[in-house]
Amino acid sequence: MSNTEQLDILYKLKKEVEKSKNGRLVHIINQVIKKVFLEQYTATFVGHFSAGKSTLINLLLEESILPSSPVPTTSNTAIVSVADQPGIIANLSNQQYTLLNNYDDVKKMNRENFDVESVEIKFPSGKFRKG
Ligand SMILES: Nc1nc2c(ncn2[C@@H]2O[C@H](COP(=O)(O)OP(=O)(O)OP(=O)(O)O)[C@@H](O)[C@H]2O)c(=O)[nH]1
Ligand SMILES: [Mg+2]
Repeated sequence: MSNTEQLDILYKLKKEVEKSKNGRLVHIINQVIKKVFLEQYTATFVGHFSAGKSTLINLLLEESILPSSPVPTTSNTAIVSVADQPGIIANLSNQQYTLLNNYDDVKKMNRENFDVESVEIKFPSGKFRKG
């Protein structure tokens, strides 16, 4: 099935689900639409704090992108994706996002009690394809 066909089905599904006022399901469908649109392949790492997720991801990417430490470190969902240009984006709860310069800004944002839904880290790679 082509991307356009998949998107067509997803938009129809979203339209139907919107009638039920199931906001959470609409949100999930929006995330899938984004993934299909951007042609992203996603691998998810979930585990207890300090289990070694960030360490493992850094090893797989052969780059030290995620901070890893014996104290709980990654407090929000971290999305690491291969892109042309490097950058850090904080996605806030109300569909807003903001560009950040470095990890200190990420930490500052967490301290200041912003409702950060996820942090997206984009990095160029010679090893992985974009997305
Ligand atoms: N001995 C040992 N230590 C490990 C291993 N993997 C990770 N660590 C250490 O465990 C600590 C926590 O690792 P992280 O990669 O930060 O763990 P995490 O799952 O990302 O933790 P959170 O972001 O807090 O959820 C770090 O000090 C790592 O160096 C491992 O295979 N063996
Ligand atoms: Mg981590």
